[in-house]
Amino acid sequence: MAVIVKVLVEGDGGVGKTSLVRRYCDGNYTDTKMTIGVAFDKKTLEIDGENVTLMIWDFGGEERFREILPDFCKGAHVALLVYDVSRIESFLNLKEWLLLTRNNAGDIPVILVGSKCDLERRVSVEDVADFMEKYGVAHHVETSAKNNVNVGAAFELAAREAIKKFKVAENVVVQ
Ligand code: G3D
Ligand code: MG
Repeated sequence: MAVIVKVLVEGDGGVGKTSLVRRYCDGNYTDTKMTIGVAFDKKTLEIDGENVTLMIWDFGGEERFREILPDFCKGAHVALLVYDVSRIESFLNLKEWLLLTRNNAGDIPVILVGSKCDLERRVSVEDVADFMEKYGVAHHVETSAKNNVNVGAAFELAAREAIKKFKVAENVVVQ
């Protein structure tokens, strides 16, 4: 049976969402252009002997794309909320991305992703811990698309959390 997981990749423009998805899906780190609206990709991985297809929706972070995003949240099973560890503003704005997710996709698992961990961290780990406690976010992963750190791990964690939640909740295959 096919297991299909819809994954949202959200966060401000420039935090490295598209680079993360490209690194994961193609294995490359190349020049990215600003994402216009939403980009889509998919990748199949094996989890506990089962093939799982991730349908990955990479959101354009610019303010002017915001009004189309609620529709794209519908039916999602898990969200990666991405901030840039070197840019505090991108971390502060995660509240809005979380709200967008909760309002339109419901209480799906959320993974916090601190991207560009090859750069100097300016967002304090205490602030990240506070955010997670306040908003009930259970997971935080630091990644670098540039140096290929934890990229696969972040998506695999997302897949596992989605499968755990939706299989347990509904006793059915995620699709
Ligand atoms: P977005 O999709 O969230 O808007 P992009 O972000 O993936 O388009 O990346 C925005 C910029 O961040 C790009 O640089 C990209 O090269 C850089 N970037 C992405 N991931 C990493 C990373 O892991 N480490 C570092 N150091 N930089 C990263 P430009 O210069 O093209 O704007
Ligand atoms: Mg992008």
